[in-house]
Amino acid sequence: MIQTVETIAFDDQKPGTSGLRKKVRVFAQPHYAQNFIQSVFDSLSDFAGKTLVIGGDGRYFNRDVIQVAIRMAAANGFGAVLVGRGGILSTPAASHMIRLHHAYGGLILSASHNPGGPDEDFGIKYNIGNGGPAPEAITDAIFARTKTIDRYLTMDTPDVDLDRDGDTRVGTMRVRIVDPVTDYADLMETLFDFGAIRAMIASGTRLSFDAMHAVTGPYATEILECRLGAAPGTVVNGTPLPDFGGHHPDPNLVHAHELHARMMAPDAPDFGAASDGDGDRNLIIGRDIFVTPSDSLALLAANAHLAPAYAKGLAGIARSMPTSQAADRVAAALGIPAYETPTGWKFFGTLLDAGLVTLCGEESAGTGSDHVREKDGLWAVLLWLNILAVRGQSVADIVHDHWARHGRNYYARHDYEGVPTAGADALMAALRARLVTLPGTTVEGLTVATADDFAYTDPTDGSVSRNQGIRILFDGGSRIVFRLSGTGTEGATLRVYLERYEPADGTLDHAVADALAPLIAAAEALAGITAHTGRTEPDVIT
Ligand code: VG1
Ligand code: CO
Repeated sequence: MIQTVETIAFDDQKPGTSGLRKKVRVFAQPHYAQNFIQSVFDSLSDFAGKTLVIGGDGRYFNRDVIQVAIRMAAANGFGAVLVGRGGILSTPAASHMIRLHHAYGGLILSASHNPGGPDEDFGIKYNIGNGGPAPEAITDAIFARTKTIDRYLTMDTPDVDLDRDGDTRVGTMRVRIVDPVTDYADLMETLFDFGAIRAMIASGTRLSFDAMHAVTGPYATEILECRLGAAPGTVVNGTPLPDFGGHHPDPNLVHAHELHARMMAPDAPDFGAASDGDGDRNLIIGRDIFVTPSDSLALLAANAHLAPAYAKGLAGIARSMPTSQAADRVAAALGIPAYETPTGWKFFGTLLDAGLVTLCGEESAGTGSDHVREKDGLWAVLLWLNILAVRGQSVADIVHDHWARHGRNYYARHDYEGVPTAGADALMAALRARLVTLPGTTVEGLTVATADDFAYTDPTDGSVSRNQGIRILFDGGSRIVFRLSGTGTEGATLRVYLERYEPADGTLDHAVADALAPLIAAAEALAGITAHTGRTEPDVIT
């Protein structure tokens, strides 16, 4: 029954920030997905007879690759697979399922915030037994294997019915189709005071959650509408669609503009949120106030003790390097350690496993805790709701209180998407070449204090990750970070992260664009963005 299929290696299967992401037409080439999955299995050991979790965000091609993965798992000797019904598992739910069932690992089929459909993106990510993304040592091994692979193992078996709960077999391997939502929703009930949130909603607090036709629809409907009693219709765009309704399932002010408009309207709900393709991101908007993800991390850290799961306090806080330093100020105020990691959730796993940190976050709308090993969109929404229920204040009041206490880190990210790779590489190389001479120089009235290419040494295992983004720090605490995205599928995406700190007794109500204007000018002067990319404006500002 087991078939050994000869194949030829592809040279472009290097996992990026979060798994391998390519256009569907690339993934649909004969043997392409198979090569990658076999390379994953070939990079692992001792999984015979063990359990693998498989699920995805429901995008186009999801079901096809799930069938491929099930057959290959059977042929490679896994003892069982757990598959979300309909091939659906949000990224945080998959992380929880791996942990709950002590699975060996999991395959998550998603390109997250990237658009879906026959002409759009697909992705595959491998998560290890702690429920988190494979660390670099494993993704490097997978990439090395993709370059030499010459065969993969599969079986000649019919498709599994993904829509019917229960057990079947493929060869000797058990295939269990499970409800994708229940275990995850149950976990959320153990972390938060659902009674308090339910009472707040019953007394008139109105919510709006935009699932962006992506994976969180069924999760949000179950948790917000069924378990917490929010009005029907609280969840909008709640049906997962293979093409996400033609939109980017990226919860930012550009792609979630309908939610933003609703939250800025005179009759706005009290609390608005959105999540991304695979359910690990969160966008938070209060009535009349957008909360930047960096501020949201800081606010959640400062208030987490109000939720049952975090009542005993936090061990520490970790943020990715480009994320604003607002969370560091909270850590200092709480007297707990703050960690700065490279971009991507895979760098938080060891810190969480070691109990060094409880909360982690990224400026890209990702926040999470030690309850799983992925960022978690609905978790962040529920922690916010729990805080609102206890404090009895509006989102705006809570944000303004925070700034009045800790000061405000004005922050924005400018993305230049799909620029020619050569230009983007040249921009980064030119900056890198100037790093040693920049300190002490003045740009647009700002004096450079230090400049470096961020390198990270994991405090738990000593592993080193270099070239994680160029940071230019100015006197007074302002920063500009330049890095190239590792999740795009066309050309290069340049991300420019801008941050300026305003102390609590300074001006806390500037428009962000005004507050950052000198930094925006300095970024252009330092990097020659227009000269290298041909762009005069970013495509997306978040
Ligand atoms: C982006 C974000 C990063 C995030 C990653 C995966 O990576 O910047 O913070 O961890 O996406 O998120 P990059 O390399 O494009 O900047 V998800 O929700 O797309 O899996
Ligand atoms: Co995501």
